[in-house]
Amino acid sequence: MITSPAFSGKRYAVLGLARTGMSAVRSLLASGAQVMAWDSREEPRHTLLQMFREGVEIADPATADLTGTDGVVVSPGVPLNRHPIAAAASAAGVPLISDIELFALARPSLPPHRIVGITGTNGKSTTTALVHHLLRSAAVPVRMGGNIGVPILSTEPLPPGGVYVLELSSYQIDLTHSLDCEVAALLNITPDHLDRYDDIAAYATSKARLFAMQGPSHQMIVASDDPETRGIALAEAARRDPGKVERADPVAIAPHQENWPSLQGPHNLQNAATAVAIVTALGLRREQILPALATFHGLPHRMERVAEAGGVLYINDSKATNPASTAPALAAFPPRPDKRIHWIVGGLPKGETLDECAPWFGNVAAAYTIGEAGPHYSELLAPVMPVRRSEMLCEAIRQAIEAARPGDVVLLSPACASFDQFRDYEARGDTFRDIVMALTTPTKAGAGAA
Ligand code: UMA
Ligand code: ADP
Repeated sequence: MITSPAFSGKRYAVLGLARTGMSAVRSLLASGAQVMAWDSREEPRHTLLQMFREGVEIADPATADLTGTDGVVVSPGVPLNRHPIAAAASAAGVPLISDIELFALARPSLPPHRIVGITGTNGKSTTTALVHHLLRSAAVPVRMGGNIGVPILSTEPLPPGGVYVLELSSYQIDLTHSLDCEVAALLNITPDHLDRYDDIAAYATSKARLFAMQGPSHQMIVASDDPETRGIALAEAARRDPGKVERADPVAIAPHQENWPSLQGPHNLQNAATAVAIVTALGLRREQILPALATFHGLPHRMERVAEAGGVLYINDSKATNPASTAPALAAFPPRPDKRIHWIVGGLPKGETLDECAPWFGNVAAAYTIGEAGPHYSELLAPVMPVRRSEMLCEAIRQAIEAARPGDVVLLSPACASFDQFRDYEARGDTFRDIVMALTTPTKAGAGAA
């Protein structure tokens, strides 16, 4: 766990007690701070009290007296645009901060280290895990954390010369004020999270803050050329030292991509080029980088092959939570008479259309719509492909198995958030994997009867 004398004798409130909040409470208490903590659910409040009998007060910072509080650590999942904490903290003159900001405040007491920050709409986790892998392969002490699922305060501090690789969502960046990354990368910006931001411009402004926090001599890596990314890169180039805004170069590494089994597809070329630029900025040499790209293992829920049964391939791409991230999944299986995609799509929609996916509709044999977006997506897709209104994931898988022929692919790539039917994208992907395994693995009784 990362602790710091910077928190000693201070007073913090922590709102949200899942991964982020629990790690913040632990670190703050171990550092000698006083903590007020709250979650709208009773269970985590109860767990917290059982874990720490002393030093924690259970109270809701949105209604409690915040006088003398040094900061409210808000979990990224708390919707700041709707939650009363924003007004309450502002009235009391108390800053809203993230666990990442606590980490930034703890930096002076950590052994000398560097930080890599990675953001963008899609590809963050893959790029973060890849940078971690490349640095580890070169024997650099490294930790990864942040939106990838590991709160950075829960990791052990690195020895001198280490690198912390942080995946940062816009929610985390919104609550971070003093993180000066030695290297920070922007992958791409496409519409997402528009329930939390007024429009794509506001979402892009949130991402831009990660780069605005960097000093002028620190490095920014830019991976794509969408209008929002381009605008941020131009503004940053204008205030930085020469050469400190650099474009990732996919062309230079593309001839080697066939050797990287877990980094196939144009989107992964973008992720790989970004990771290569990041570790090059940190001092790795080409001969350290290229062999390690080949030994990278992909992450679960991202184009994950969960089974092959009866000649049909089952792919879990549950992490594709917006249309721009589903597009490369549909593109990954070009149309051939012997290979067709049975596409399970839907959930909590991020917008009205599936426009980003449209160029690859021809690769789809049939769509199986699920969740809240199901009825609308069914109408949208019916003119261009056969559609089943499956509603539930289980039913979609059953229907897809029934229809699939040898050589086909059953693909869960929902283009939507999961929260209408699942706890999160991981629970959705795990459910897909479990159901596929149950329906495609012959039982002993079944095998005997056959
Ligand atoms: N809560 C309240 N009041 C509210 C809302 C929520 O008390 O009004 C409580 C909930 O009851 C719950 C807690 O707050 O106990 C939830 O907090 P959280 O959703 O932030 O959960 P964490 O486990 O801390 O996960 C967060 C990130 N979650 C979100 O951004 C939604 C995780 O990213 C991240 O991995 C983790 O911190 C560690 O940094 C997940 C995610 O979906 C993977 N991220 C989005 C994405 O990738 O698209 C941004
Ligand atoms: P994030 O952490 O930003 O959500 P992931 O690396 O977890 O990104 O990938 C999420 C989904 O987005 C995957 O389903 C993958 O197919 C798709 N994806 C990955 N990298 C990119 C990229 N650079 N551009 C567009 N889509 C991508």
